[in-house]
Amino acid sequence: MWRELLPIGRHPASGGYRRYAWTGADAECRAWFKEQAEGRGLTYEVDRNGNQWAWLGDPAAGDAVVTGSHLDSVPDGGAFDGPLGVVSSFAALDELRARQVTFTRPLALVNFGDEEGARFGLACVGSRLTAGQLTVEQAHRLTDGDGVSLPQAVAAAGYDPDRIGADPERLARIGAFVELHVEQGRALDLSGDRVGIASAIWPHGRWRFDFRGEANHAGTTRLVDRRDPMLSYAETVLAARREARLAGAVATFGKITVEPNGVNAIPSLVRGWLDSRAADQASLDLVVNGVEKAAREYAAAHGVDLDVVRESFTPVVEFDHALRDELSRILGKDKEAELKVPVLGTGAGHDAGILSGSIPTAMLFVRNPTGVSHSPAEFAAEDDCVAGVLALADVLEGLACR
Ligand code: HGY
Ligand code: MN
Ligand code: MN
Repeated sequence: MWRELLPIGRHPASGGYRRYAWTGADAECRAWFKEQAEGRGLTYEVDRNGNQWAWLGDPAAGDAVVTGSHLDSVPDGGAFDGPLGVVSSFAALDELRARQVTFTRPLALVNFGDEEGARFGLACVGSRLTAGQLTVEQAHRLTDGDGVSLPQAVAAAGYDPDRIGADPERLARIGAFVELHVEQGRALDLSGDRVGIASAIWPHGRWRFDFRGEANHAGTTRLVDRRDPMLSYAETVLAARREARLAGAVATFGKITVEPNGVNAIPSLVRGWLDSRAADQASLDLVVNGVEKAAREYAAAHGVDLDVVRESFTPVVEFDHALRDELSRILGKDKEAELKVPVLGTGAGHDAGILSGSIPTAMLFVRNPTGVSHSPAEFAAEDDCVAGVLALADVLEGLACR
């Protein structure tokens, strides 16, 4: 399975993945999922929001156990963020069949669409729509960098954009969702464990900063006459770093567009996106308010106009305690107390976090020796991936089998 997925959407120069929602690479990933589902005799379906499902047992029976993740990527992402969870789901099912278990609950494997939000700017669109955390009207207003709207992109990919919307009937059939994911930090590497269980996700969001100045000639415009938005943007980047450090949080300007984007022109517009995350809401507010205040001062000093728009926000997620403890019990049952599976928090967002508002969710993390993620350098060793599959199989067996 891993070998089949590896070439899809891989950029030859960077070696990173560009699997953006509703593009050709995404379609190839989806075709792969469908083939895996049908090859195993599972009931395949695409829900109204384009998420793919593969069912073992009767979906209508209710109280299903669901596992899966996503197949899309950030720009030049790694191979593991998302796909490891989807591949592990199929591999765990194969393992359970080899164990000849008897299922007492329906089982479904899922590929959630557009988790990374690389194309339309909002993460977890598939799960947010399903959970009713993104309205149809909001979804219709999303556009990509080329001005293509989300409904247009959905239609171009051959799906019906008029079907998108909340899907409470589907969620009502699910008793538990478990997402396996590559760890995006080094906690497991430092503790010497292959697999961990998630405790919580930091609150996080994305804010767009539009600095508008005046385009002019880079050679003939005196410094004192300039209204250069790049200066206020640059100072704001430094402020973000400072505010995050003071609050024990993180803040990143990782995406920027410049108009007119000419070497010899003072920009008229610099648009930068702030991604900020913190352990608690108060710290996150402190960072974002501090960055915005500083940005307004810098903008005023340079005669630049500033608009700040919050494009997305996900509050703190505490994964379901009962399910988390159940995972700890299942995975730790043959272990001494000091060898129990570690429980760790994360600053990364996940579909499991979105769904946690509607159904009990849990996550498993697989060791990542460098902690690098959202980069082609992202890695997990094969032994650790196999340990992840076996842990997921144990969890599914514990939850859904006799
Ligand atoms: O950005 C995130 O945390 C997630 O990987 N979408
Ligand atoms: Mn990611
Ligand atoms: Mn992910």
